[in-house]
Amino acid sequence: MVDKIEIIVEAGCGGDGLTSFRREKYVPFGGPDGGDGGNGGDVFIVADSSLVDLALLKQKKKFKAESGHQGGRWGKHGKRGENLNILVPVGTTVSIKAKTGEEKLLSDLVALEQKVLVAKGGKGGLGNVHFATVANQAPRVAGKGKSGEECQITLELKLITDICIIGYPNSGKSALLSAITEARPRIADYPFTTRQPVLGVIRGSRRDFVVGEMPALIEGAHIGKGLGYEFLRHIERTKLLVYLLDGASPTIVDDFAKLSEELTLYRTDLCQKARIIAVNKVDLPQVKPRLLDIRQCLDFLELPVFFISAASGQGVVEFTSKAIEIVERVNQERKAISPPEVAIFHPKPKK
Ligand SMILES: Nc1nc2c(ncn2[C@@H]2O[C@H](COP(=O)(O)OP(=O)(O)OP(=O)(O)O)[C@@H](O)[C@H]2O)c(=O)[nH]1
Ligand SMILES: [Mg+2]
Repeated sequence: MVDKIEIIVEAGCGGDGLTSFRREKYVPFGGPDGGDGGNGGDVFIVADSSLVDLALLKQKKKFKAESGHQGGRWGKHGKRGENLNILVPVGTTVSIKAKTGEEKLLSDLVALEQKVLVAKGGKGGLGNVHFATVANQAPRVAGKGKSGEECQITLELKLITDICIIGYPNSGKSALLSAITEARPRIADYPFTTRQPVLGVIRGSRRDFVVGEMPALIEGAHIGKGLGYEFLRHIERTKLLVYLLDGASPTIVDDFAKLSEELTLYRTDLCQKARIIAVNKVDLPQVKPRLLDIRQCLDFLELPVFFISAASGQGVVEFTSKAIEIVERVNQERKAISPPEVAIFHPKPKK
C-alpha cells in the first residue's frame, strides 16, 4: 500500500498577449487588435472514491496543468488552460513544503469530492489593444503570460475506519476480520501474514461500519522492529481500537501493556480513544480453564473485555454489537462537540 508520497505540481503558464493590427479593406490604420492570453490552468487535489491508495501517483513525479493559449486577432481572448485535478483517496492529507523545508498542512480531504487548490495558474498577458495611447496608437508590445505556481506537495493517506483491530502477530486479527466482515484476508499460523492494512465492512441496519486490520505490532516497533509502525498513521482517525489478545499467550497482561506502550510512543493521544479488549482463541482446550484468571488480571484496566473465538464464532456476535454501539456513541459525542453549522441568510428581493 502506497500511503505517503511527495510530488511536484506546476500550474499552467498564462498565454501571451498578441500583437496584431486590424487589416481591413477601406480601413487604413485600423489600430491594434491583439487579444489577451488565457490564464494557465490551476492544480487541485481532489478526494475520489475510486482509489484505495496513492499507488497511481507514484508513476510520475511532476504534474503540470495546461498553459493558457495566446490571445487572438480581433481582440479575442486566448483559451484558458484546463485545470488539473489530481485524484487521491478519501482520507488524504495535503501538505505543502515551504522553501525553508518546513511542511504546512493545507487540507485534510475527508469527504468525497472535497478539493484543495495547490497551485494557481499564471495570468495571461495583455494584448496590444491595451497599450494604445494618444501618443502611440500602434503599439508593438504585448504582455507575456505569467508562469504558474510550482510547489512540492506531500500526500499522506490516513485510512478512515470506525474500528481498528491491533494486536501481536498470530493473535487472530485476520480471522476476526473475516468473521465479522466480508473481507477475506490471508489467515496463517506464521507471524506477519498481514503486511498491509486490510479493510472490511460490517453491514449495519442503518449504516455500514468500516473495520481495519492493522499489520501486527510487536515490542520495539517504535525503533523499527517487525514492520515498524509506519502503519499506525491509519489508526489516528479510528473511533474504536480493539486490542486483540491471544488467549493462549502466557503473558496476556504484558501483551496489552506493550501494545499500549507502542501506541503511546507513536502518538500520546492514541490511547485516549475508545478501546476494548478481545481475548481470542477461547475454543482452545488450554485457554478455557484460564478464562476467570485472565478476566481478573485484566480487570484493573477498566476496559470492556470480551472472550471470543474468531475461528468458531463463539462470543463474536456480542463483541460486534458492543463495538458498533461504542462507535455510534463516539459519533454522537463528536457531533455534540463539533461547532454548529453557520446559518446563511439569503437576502430577499424587495417587493
Ligand atoms: N484455535 C483458534 N485458532 C485461531 C483463532 N483465530 C485465529 N486462529 C489461528 O491463529 C493463526 C493466526 O491467525 P491470523 O488470523 O492469521 O492472525 P493475525 O493476527 O492476522 O496474524 P498476522 O497477520 O500474522 O499478524 C491461524 O493459524 C489461525 O487459524 C481462534 O479463535 N481459535
Ligand atoms: Mg493477519
